[in-house]
Amino acid sequence: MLHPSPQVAQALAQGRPVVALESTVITHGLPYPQNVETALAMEAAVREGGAEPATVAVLGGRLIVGLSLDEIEYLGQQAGAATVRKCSRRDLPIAVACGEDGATTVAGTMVVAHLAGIELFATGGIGGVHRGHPFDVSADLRELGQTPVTVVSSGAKSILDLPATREVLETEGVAVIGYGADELPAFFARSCGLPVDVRLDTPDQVAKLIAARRRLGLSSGTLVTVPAPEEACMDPEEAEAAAAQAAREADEQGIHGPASTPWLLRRVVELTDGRSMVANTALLTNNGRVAGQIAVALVALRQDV
Ligand code: PSU
Ligand code: MN
Repeated sequence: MLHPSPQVAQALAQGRPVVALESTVITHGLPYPQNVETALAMEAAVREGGAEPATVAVLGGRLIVGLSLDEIEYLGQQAGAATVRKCSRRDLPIAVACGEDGATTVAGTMVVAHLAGIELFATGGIGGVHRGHPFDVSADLRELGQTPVTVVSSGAKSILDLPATREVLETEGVAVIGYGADELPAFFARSCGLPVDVRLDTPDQVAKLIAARRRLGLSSGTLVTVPAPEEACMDPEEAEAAAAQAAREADEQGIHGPASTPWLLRRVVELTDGRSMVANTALLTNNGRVAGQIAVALVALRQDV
């Protein structure tokens, strides 16, 4: 069922650092061809950080861990076509049993990464609690509470209810790290005014926290939040205005459930004339690099003990 690419299989067998990457951002998060360019830039950034990238997806019912260039191009071309199932935890057995193509969300990628023995995962933003819909809580949050994978992201987009998202992460027992930051980043904006649980400034410090979680026998994951690079950030007020308008319009049009996040992401790109996409691309590659560096530090730590 699990199909690691030869490069990923070899890296794992040799105990080298590997970083998982998601594919919903390719099919449901960004338009073609920017989605393919960004996915490849992210893989390059992980390599720059010193680790092997493993982009995860379901192709014809097979769980692929480490997509090839052709496979990334294929998925990229399906953006917006509704031919690829958005696969959270719930959807994985459906896509596998029915031989479908599926793009993995943060939750779906965590499940597959853990199965494959990969501890680090880089993405842009995690799902959360939807504004005005306190029962639409992304399965990403519960996955972080139950699967021991470290997710490196720039927090959650302000299309979500960030204080509620923060509360659910606490309930789920997820340590939220600010990487070089005291406050939770809000994706395009470098902060949203909410505190993180701990600020850590180096890959080695993060690796030590992951190791401590492991020694405690906790099955939860860890969330490392990295502010977007300063030069790529959006004006926080513009980002907030676009998020608020998109959330309002989604309600008016009755968009809900799994369709909600992809719809909101697309609408925010339109409302900001593509400026949100520039920020998105920059933070995705930056997070790939940081995750690669943490994966390297984690391997080094294991060799020390
Ligand atoms: N946030 C983003 N970009 C994304 C997503 C979230 O800024 O592409 C995607 C991720 O794959 C995430 C998913 O796991 O949306 C969350 O969807 P939902 O809210 O339906 O759980
Ligand atoms: Mn949802």
